[in-house]
Amino acid sequence: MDLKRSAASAAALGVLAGLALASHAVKAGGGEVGFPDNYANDTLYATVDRYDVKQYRELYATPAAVEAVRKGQPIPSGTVLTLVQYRAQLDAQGNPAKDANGRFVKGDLLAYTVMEKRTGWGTEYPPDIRNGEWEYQAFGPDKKVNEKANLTACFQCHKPHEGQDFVISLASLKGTETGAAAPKSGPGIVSITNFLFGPEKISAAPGQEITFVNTDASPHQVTIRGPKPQRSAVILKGQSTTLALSEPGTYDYICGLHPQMKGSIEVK
Ligand code: HEC
Ligand SMILES: [Cu+2]
Repeated sequence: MDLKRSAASAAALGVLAGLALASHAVKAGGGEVGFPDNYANDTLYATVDRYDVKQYRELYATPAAVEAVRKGQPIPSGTVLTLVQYRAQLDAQGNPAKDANGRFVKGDLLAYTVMEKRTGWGTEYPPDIRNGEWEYQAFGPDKKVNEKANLTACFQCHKPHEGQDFVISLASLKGTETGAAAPKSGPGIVSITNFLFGPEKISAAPGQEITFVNTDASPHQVTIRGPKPQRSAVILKGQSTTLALSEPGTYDYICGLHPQMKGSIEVK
């Protein structure tokens, strides 16, 4: 594989093309990340139904990464995470069809997105972009690099998850996703189901804890807008997050991953 060489010659070309580009046009480049030919032999650690884009996704990790995080160790150098995107099969109404377990049914293969971590990677990125030692790359269904992919967007969207080494699905990788036990309704509880907050409007006393429980296979998140914004962690299936608002008022919120999901909290 001569990815290294092509990256090097691309860099040389960049220099020849002139220094005009150089100073602040730091472009994210995934040239180091090759197609993970063996991904199907890695650990399938999660599947995700994405209602918003009508996709069924499979998430694979190299076994050493799974072993490390399950022991509470950091994600090791050499880790490759592969997210395979499939079109969800649709029913007659154009909605995703469901299997016996209520999960999406795999349709056509659409794309692969890959993140790879290696010691020493990432140093060329400015701090507002850098995702530790991770690099990102996108591949088409033909396993070739998708030249049109906006790799900077990968860094930007994963950046807020710095606290979990930029891996949004870390809880699934760790196997700490519970999938059960969580309360589904009651005072101060908002259930997230089928990409909806329920109840959509809730009231709470000042300082009262409000619990959001995700029952969807897709991750969600709670972002309160307005003068005092707050962002919860991303919650996966079976996980919950709590927040409390001390000042009376009406607070509108959305899901940071799916901004069409809306709800509001009245504190009185
Ligand atoms: C709009 C935000 C967003 C962008 C842009 C984005 N991702 Fe992600 N990524 C997510 C979310 C959310 C997940 C969790 C799984 C899911 O919902 O599919 C995820 C999961 C992943 C995973 C599985 C490991 C993990 O972090 O959970 C990989 C690999 C990945 N993304 C690669 C990429 C690559 C490569 C790009 C750029 C081509 C990219 N992502 C761009 C939001 C984003
Ligand atoms: Cu959401």
